[in-house]
Amino acid sequence: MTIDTSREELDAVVVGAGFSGMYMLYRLRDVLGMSARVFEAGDNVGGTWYWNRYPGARCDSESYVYCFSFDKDLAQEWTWSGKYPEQPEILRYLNHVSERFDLRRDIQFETRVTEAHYLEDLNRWEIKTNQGDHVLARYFITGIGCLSTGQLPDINGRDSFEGDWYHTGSWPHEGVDFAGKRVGVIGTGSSGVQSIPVIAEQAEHLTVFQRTPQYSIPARHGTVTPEFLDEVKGRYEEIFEKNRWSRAGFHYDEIERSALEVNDKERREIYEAAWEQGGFRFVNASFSDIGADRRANDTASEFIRAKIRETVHDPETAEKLVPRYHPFGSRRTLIDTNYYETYNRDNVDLIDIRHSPIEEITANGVRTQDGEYALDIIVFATGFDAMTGAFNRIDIRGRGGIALKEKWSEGPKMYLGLASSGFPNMFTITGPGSPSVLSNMPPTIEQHVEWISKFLDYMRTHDIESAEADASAEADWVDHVNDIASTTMYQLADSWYLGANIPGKPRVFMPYAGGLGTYRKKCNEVADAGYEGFMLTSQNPKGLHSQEPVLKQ
Ligand code: NA7
Repeated sequence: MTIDTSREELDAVVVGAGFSGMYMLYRLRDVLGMSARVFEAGDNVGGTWYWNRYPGARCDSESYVYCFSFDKDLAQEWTWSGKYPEQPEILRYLNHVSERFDLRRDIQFETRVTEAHYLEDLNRWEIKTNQGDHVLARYFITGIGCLSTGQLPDINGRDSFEGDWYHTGSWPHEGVDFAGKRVGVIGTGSSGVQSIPVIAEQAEHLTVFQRTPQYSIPARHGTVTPEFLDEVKGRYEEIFEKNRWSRAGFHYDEIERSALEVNDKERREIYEAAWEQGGFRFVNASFSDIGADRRANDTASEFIRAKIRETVHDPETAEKLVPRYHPFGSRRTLIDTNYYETYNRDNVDLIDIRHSPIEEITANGVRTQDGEYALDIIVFATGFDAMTGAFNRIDIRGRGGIALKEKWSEGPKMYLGLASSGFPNMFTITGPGSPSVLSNMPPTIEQHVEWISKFLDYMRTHDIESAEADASAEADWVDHVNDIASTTMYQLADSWYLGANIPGKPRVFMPYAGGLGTYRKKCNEVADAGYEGFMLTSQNPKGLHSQEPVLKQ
């Protein structure tokens, strides 16, 4: 075997310097002692939190659980200021992490990976970038995020607009000055619901274009007290361990109570108290069958509808905001601060584009069936090509030159959301088929990174040169992911979980809805069984299974 020496050789190439890529680099380099480089398109670390700088951008997980747990000192020394971490604070945290572990020296910024081809004869990945890099790596690992490829709708006349326009997922670093401007926001998902109240306070006039009314729960955002943080820091071991085995990646005490076992008055009181707690606690503090039983779910949906009617003064606007096309929780639950209240402002209008669709974007603004709205700025809060979009931007080719995009033409096919058959020694962090977007990301990412690291160590100590997901294990996992999804509310709505927001995208439920704890258990069982479901090829078959892995999980 000869290797072209003009190409640099590394043990591993990682794509993306968000939570995933940063932690993967730390494990590869500082724990496994491998040579590794991260390629990152942005000019700094942060991933999602580097790009999504729109006004009001904030995480929906509470700050004390939205962080790494792998290093005790890191957890103890960092102090959050907000109940929910805001985008600038998360970015500061990730910058702190990169400095603390000296990560930047192995991250190459402003560099996009364009190609990753598996070279069968060498058993290496050949990686090329838009900066002319040409690297051979034993392992190719993606940390490219689930919501990192923005979707800009193909609306007639989009390029003719003479004002400024922005997508929430690619916001200018210098910010946008809305003062004195007529602003239009298209989209009312998480990004729209977070940015609309803030933009409304700054702009002269705001027009919101809504296609699907949504359920949104008040965050009850605020600061965190030093007492709360001290208490949490004193119990971090226990809190993190519970998070790791929880369904959602954070642990709230669950109340085992059906919405159908109480009378109307009691139910209303319980919902009111849970509404006051806000955020995802609304679900945990109310009833355990909202996500599982349609009749129970109807009571929650109806409670939120009543809240919208109560909050929004103009009855016509309130009715436009009331969700009626899908049950609560069948799409990503939205969490807001003053969202519905914003429609009581004199400078805000809501346009229902479900019944009067946008016909075109003109030089002056947006024209719907009913009329033209003059605008200086358009904000596209129109979401992402979720879960698979970021993979499709890279020309990834496996055994026999097959393109990943082609293999996934009818929907993503992965074993455990971690590997895809035909693509040896490629691993994906929060890939399709893993809990990812249905969970609090940091503990989910840590599970993936630690599992992959342990596998790489196992391969090294057992002289295994190549690990590839077995096609039948992969097919079984894809079926399992679909079976679980079919028992949930998620099937009852068009959503980006199903690819329904991208014209022509196959309708397949992509994340694993069984919960992080169950998923972790399954991944551990696979590892304990000698990486069941993977085909392991050794240069030294006699060495197989002869040594214990040196890493402990
Ligand atoms: P989402 O949740 O996908 O929301 C996108 C919004 O944009 C949603 O209201 C869409 O309406 C609307 N949209 C998308 N395309 C169009 C077109 N062509 N015309 C009009 N309106 C459109 O993205 P977000 O960025 O808000 O949130 C993504 C995730 O980031 C979020 O769930 C968190 O996990 C973080 P629709 O509802 O499809 O009718």
